[in-house]
Amino acid sequence: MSEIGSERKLSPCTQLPILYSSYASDTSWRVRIALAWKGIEYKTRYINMDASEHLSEAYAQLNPSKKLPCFITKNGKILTQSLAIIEYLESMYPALDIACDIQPLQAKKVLKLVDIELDKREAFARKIFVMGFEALETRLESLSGTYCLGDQISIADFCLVPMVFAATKHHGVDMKPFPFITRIRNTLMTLPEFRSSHPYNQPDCPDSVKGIVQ
Ligand SMILES: N[C@@H](CCC(=O)N[C@@H](CS)C(=O)NCC(=O)O)C(=O)O
Repeated sequence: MSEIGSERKLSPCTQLPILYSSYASDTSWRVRIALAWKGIEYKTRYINMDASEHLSEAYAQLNPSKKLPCFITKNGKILTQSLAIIEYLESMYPALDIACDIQPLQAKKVLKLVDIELDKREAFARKIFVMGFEALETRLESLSGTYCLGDQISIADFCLVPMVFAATKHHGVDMKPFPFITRIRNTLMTLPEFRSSHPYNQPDCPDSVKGIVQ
């Protein structure tokens, strides 16, 4: 943990970009997909969220919001916010568009702040997902093709897959009312970039789920 951020001091151009990531972070998965999709070589530093490493002083020096992901470009620039990182990647290595962001409202930190009993927080999180998915489903009816925006992969696809994972695995959201989202998600999950970057394919994920990618 004391090594967090130390590689910023390496000489620019000789270093690979670095992604601070956790298997447990859906927003990190967005960035892993983008990196895989664009074939960008990078290093990963695994932050153990269960051990609250993201709340450490060392990590806060990189990302004062104490959230994942964080990305250090090969020139040593620190970027936080998954969509900003993806936009940066897009500007450096072009080809994308649109995004849906249900994420901030269902984040654990936000759920803890919501002044309701623990069991009702789950219902609240589900409701946030369902509201977001309802809006997205309607957009996809007219906008989608093979993927969210026609037949070309976009940022929306990078966000969609981790969002459906969080909704179903962590919050038990029923996806039956969302056939467009489900179809596109299933199609995306056949692609190697979405599979290799899956949380359960990450070295820092628990052995109990390792390799279980559906
Ligand atoms: N808008 C931010 C959200 C980042 C975020 O909420 N990350 C979560 C993991 S998916 C996190 O680090 N949570 C830690 C916490 O809330 O304490 C982004 O897209 O990067």
